[in-house]
Amino acid sequence: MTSPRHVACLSGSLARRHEKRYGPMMGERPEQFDFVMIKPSHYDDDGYPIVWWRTILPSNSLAALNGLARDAAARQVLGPDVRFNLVPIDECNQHVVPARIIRDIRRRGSRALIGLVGVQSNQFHHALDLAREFRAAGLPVVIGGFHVSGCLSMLKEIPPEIQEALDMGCSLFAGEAEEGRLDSLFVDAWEDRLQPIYNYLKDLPSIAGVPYPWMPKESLERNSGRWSSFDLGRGCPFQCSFCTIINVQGRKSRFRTADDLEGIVRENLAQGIKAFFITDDNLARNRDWEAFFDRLIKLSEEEGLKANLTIQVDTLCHRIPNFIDKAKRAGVMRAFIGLENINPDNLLAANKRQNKITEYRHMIQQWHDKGIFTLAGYILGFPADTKESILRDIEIIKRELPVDILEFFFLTPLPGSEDHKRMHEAGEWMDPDLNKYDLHHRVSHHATMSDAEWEETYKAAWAAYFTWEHMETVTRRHARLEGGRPNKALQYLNEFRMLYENEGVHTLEGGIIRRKRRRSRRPTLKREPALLFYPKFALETARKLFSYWQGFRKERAVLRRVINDPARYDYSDLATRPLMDNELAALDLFHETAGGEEAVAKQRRQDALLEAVQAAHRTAA
Ligand code: B12
Ligand code: SF4
Repeated sequence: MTSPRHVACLSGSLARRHEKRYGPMMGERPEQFDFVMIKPSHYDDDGYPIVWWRTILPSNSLAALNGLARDAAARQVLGPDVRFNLVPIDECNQHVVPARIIRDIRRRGSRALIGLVGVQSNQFHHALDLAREFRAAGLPVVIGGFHVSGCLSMLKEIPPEIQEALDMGCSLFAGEAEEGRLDSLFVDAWEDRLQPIYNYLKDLPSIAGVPYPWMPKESLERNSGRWSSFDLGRGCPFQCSFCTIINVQGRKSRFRTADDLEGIVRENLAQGIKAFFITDDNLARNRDWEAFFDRLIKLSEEEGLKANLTIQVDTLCHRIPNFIDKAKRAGVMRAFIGLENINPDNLLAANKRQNKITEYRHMIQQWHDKGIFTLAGYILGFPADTKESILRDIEIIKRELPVDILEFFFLTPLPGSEDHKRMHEAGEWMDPDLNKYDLHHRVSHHATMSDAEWEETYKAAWAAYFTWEHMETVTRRHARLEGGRPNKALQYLNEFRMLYENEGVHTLEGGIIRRKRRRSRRPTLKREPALLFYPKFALETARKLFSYWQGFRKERAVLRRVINDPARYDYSDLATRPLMDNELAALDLFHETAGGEEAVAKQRRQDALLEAVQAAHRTAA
């Protein structure tokens, strides 16, 4: 697909250490087009962009755009004499200093396009701050991603921050860039006739057989697990009211093909990358999941090409015959599950009708018994929630569900969601600082909890789940399994705990060793004097390192205790015990939760109906 003669994909910034690679190209061809793709981070509470020495997960939005740009470059969409330089930068693992990028572009004499990629609502203000500097230097800037797409899809008028981008002379890209749309954008940029808005929201492209997400190894090495990522499908048939995805990527699902998947895996394995995050919001609703798993099984069993996969699924995935079995054989090691809540009344309020709490236990036990780690998202702040009910529910989950990690989120009216649209139209208060829309900050009021109480509850939830006692229990649940990986279970739990406690950011935004640049502070805050900033930062880093050291020591001690326990394989508890006939009657999950009794009654009615139909069939036969 890629012709190395016409495309150079430079991971990393245009900073000094890349100059060597840039230099010779200048001499070769006078016509150069730099496409600098920046996936921006956002500001922490102190006003510094969240940047790490190593991230934990890669950015798939960046990989998706880079894959498309690589293909456009190989097809020479700007003519045979134009050489492309592709520069994908994930700000989460690299400082972005516009002045340096501008200087490099000028020195090289290239024509350039700055793409701000996959910009989420929480990243929009920071993206504007970056764009301002590029625009002041006269460089064209295009902003794409969920904030632009979500707002243009759901709101009747252009919100002020998006208007600000337009006023600054930035172009906006709403919708997806496949099917030649990026080519057209390149041509417009090259010919200096960029439009203010490119809106493809009503025309969702097919993604079968199109260029797939791809990142060079040097970029992937900046995330700690050297993971790569890709999506196999877009769109979701469900209608959760807090979701933005259905309003941007649509409710009709679109899929890549098994051949695409094989291409992605082979190309990455060839560059030594074996771990993949499949970013589909719900792989279980991907019509072709079986063809994908079969292809991966074939590659693994016939050619020894083994992939290590992380996927996202819904709570009914175990109902699909063979789904979990084949997931295991295909190489799935971790599954993110959209559990969201264990109170049926809350799920109903969010229109999450597909989540049945009567299925949760059965589903998680099946993943667990295969040794696959489960990470479940749990949303705090539904209308029926109180501090007491949330803390009670967390204890029920700890006792009755063998889930490994619970990740907590504030219920957030994300721009692009039905919730946001409704609140916006009703004039309800939502925090005007988009930087906080990271699900780790409260940005609206709760129906019954005060602001302070809701915030306290969020902190208390993390503390209640990630106790050493519970982390040891989860580790024991894995240690009892033949071939179980208790070390990994404890490592993941402890990492989540330590990131939450030390870094002040959501764990999904976490990384290894925080970096800060004094001059990159949010322009609305005063720049700190060097004499204050550096000692403070050094002290903060030392404090964190000490806390990590303590955490790792404790982790080793707990692991040793669990592994050396002579009764290791006899361990059992309520969460891991096989399903029993009296389960619906016995568990607090069904009786203490809001709406739980009704869910059980409904399940019983359905079981009775099924039994009656089966009995009738038997009699007729
Ligand atoms: C994978 C993923 C992650 C991964 C990786 C990040 C990433 N963006 O790749 C991780 C786990 C790290 C993550 C974390 C978070 N995420 Co996230 N994530 C996703 C997910 C599931 C897939 C992203 C993806 O790859 N999509 C597929 C690509 C192809 O689509 P795309 O990004 O829209 O890009 C296309 C177009 O938009 C366009 N485009 C985009 N940018 C540009 C730029 C230019 C110049 C052009 C021409 C075109 C263009 O072209 C692309 C190709 O067609 C999305 C949901 C979704 N279905 O997209 C949520 C989503 C993007 N995440 C979201 C959120 C809120 C977060 C977190 C804040 C949550 C949290 N507290 O952890 C953090 C923030 C961390 C961070 N630094 O980004 C929200 C954003 C909503 C919003 N209004 O802002 C989403 C939409 C999910 C949701 N809950 O609604 N996330
Ligand atoms: S299941 Fe997930 S992707 Fe689908 S509508 Fe609900 S939140 Fe959105």
